[in-house]
Amino acid sequence: MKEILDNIINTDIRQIADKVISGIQLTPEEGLLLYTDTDLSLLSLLSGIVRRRINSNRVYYNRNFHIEPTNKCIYNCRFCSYHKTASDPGSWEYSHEEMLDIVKKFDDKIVTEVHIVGGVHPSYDIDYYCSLVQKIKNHRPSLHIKAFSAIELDYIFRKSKVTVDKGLAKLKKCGLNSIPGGGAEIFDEKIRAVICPEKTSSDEWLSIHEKAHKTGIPSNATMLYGHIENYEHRIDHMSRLRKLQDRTSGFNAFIPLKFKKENNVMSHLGEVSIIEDMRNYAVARIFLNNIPHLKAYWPMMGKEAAQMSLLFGTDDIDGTIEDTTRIYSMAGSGEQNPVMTTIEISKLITDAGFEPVERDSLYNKL
Ligand code: V47
Ligand code: SF4
Repeated sequence: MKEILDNIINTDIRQIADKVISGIQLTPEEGLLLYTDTDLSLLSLLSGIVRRRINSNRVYYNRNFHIEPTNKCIYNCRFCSYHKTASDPGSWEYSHEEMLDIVKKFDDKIVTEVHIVGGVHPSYDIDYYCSLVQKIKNHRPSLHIKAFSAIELDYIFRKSKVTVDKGLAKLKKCGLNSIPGGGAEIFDEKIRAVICPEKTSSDEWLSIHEKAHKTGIPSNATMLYGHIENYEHRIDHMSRLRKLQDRTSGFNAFIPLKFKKENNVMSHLGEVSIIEDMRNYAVARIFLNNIPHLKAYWPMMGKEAAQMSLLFGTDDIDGTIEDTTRIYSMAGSGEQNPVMTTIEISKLITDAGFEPVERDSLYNKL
């Protein structure tokens, strides 16, 4: 290792590499240098060191499916290819019974988690969501319910005139187990004002997750990258998450989401390269070293890019999915009908030189 360090000509980068090897957290300025001045092979090496320290050689996956209750949404995020107005023929809105039927389809299958996320429907409130969660729990008590982004939660709490603390406690009592990472986008207020001006603010997103952690509800965090943001914005985003995680330790996984360009008004921006994706994963693994898991969400990335990302710090490739999500196929992902068997997932992981580990939603080995 010393030889490798000695061969780094740029002294700033050599110091950064030294800190990473010694397990010292980087400053935002150093994080930025990882993006701008560090070559990809060194990023792969350093992110591998961090991933091994936290997760050894393990790559996690689970058996999960999604429910997307509705794509009707009061907001109009400019990058979103999924939302529709209520009158649009492409819009949908499932009843509780229809969503329960989706759960029942998996009655004779091993699945451990349902991920529920959708648009912000104007008439949904906390009772609507609580009753949905209760019905699913009554039907299959062992199923972990990871549901509702902070954006949906913010709206239903305000609509139902309950505080965030009370609302979260109520949902937990009804059976909510954890919160997915959606809606974080990019925390920088100026970027947010352009790409999703109507949406819940960054401070509110962070506050809902902090309160959830304090209520005993763990969560994930995402970052939408590859649009009009720059590297400073990405480092700022991860810094805000890192600070919150230092206070609560409630985040399980960080999930970078690459902007996909089809069918939205930001299409003209195009998409960043796979090199940029790998750089971003590696920097995330190195800089955001207090969130234990880094997820390569394969329905968005594609299977091959997700596999490649294992060499850039990721340790989780989400799950079997069972062809139950449309968010990314509508945005132009190559995975139009996302489903992978556990055999396929294990092969993908072992072929990259790692150990596949089936997990539950809290990363316990099954
Ligand atoms: O917040 C929407 C993103 C998110 C596009 O917690 C887009 O395990 C790229 O949060 N290009 C929702 N991204 C999905 C989400 C998620 C996904 C996987 C796992 C988990 C988890 C959470 O999807 C939104 C937004 O950032 N998104 N449109 C698009 N065109
Ligand atoms: Fe609505 Fe979510 Fe799409 Fe924004 S990203 S328009 S909140 S469905």
